[in-house]
Amino acid sequence: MAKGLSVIIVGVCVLMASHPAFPFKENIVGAWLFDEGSGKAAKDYSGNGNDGEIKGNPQWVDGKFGKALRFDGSTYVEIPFSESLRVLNKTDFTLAAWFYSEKLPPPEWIEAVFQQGDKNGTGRTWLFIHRDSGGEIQSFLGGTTTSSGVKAEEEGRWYHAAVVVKEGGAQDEITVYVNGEPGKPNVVSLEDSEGNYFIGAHKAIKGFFIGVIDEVVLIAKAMSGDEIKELMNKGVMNVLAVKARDKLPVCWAEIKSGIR
Ligand SMILES: [Ca+2]
Repeated sequence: MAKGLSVIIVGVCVLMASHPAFPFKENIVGAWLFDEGSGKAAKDYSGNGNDGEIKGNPQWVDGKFGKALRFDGSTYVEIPFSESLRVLNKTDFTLAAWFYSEKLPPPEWIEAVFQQGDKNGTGRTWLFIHRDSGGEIQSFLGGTTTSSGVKAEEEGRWYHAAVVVKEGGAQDEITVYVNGEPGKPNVVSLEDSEGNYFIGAHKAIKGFFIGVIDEVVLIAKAMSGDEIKELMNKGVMNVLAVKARDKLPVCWAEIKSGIR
């Protein structure tokens, strides 16, 4: 590699590492961006080390940003619960993801995008497409359905959804945004859970999502519509600069291999 090119790469790396900090950078809980492109691990790019294990036969495809995982009806990601992932009944939070469904209608009543296991009962399907209500994008937290008011009607079309919770003690406010626009807020009473997180399947290993999921991120803040739009349009990496810590070593490795 020419020396000049190395200098350019150094410049790009430093630029990425010094990206202006998003206000919520310090509040990031987990980020599963599926940019690895191979293997059985879904790396957590938040720096919290909550890597997921990919079950089944993942297909790595081009995503909304970088690579993404294609779920085929038997593939899902399981992320072991840890204290760093605890948000229910503790703090405001936002769970966001890009996804598109490839199969309408699927054989089951829901397509789960993000779910949490529960040792005690029900009510932990954080984000899903509800086929029994015509394909509406919904959340089922606190034992109650919260509607986005938007149906994922177009097969193979990307949708961005964000579940925003304002923790209020006994009564919590939850709103489901689709493509940055809010549905009707709902008041729920969230329960604690220490169950594992699932991407692409229901906790009972049913309700498989069939299609592509990308950019799953959990942030311990109730984001506004404008902030969600920035997140969906620019991508987690660019907005949160979450990889700054990891990016420099990667860049240095690239430079060193280039020089060699
Ligand atoms: Ca990605």
